[in-house]
Amino acid sequence: MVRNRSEMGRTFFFIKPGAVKRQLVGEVISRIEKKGLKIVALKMVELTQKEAEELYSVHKGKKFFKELVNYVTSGPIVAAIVEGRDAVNVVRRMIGATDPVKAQPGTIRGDLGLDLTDNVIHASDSKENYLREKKIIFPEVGES
Ligand code: 3AN
Repeated sequence: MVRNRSEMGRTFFFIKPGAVKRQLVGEVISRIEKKGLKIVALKMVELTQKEAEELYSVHKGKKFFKELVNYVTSGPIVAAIVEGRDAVNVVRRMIGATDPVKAQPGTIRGDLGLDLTDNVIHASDSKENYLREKKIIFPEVGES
């Protein structure tokens, strides 16, 4: 039961090309749905170089930036917006630490990944980044 409407929130995530190739789309989305988050928007797309650079703009200048952009444009991704109580924090906790080697078992990266670049999933880490990131893939979805 939702007691307080103001606790509701939305977040953005995408399943990375490696996980799409490994046919983990159903597994990842199933975990997020089973947690109780509702899918508001869902699409499979191939990111352009420009979109990828925009998504990861905070990492511009870092030595792994080029590899990251090349990787994330190497095949289709599956992107979604989901809604539920404290969605940003809930999904971040579900995906686990950035490096799958360090991610706790039980988390998506902890259970399904091993590589640092090919780490299964990206999810927004703040409301501000949610709004910035979702606009790149879902410009048609309103802000809420
Ligand atoms: P998260 O995806 O957990 O928010 P960020 O935002 O620090 O982590 O990193 C974005 C992406 O950049 C990661 N998902 C990972 O693929 C890649 N990345 C982060 N740190 C490194 C690193 N030291 N070497 C290579 N790739 C990295």
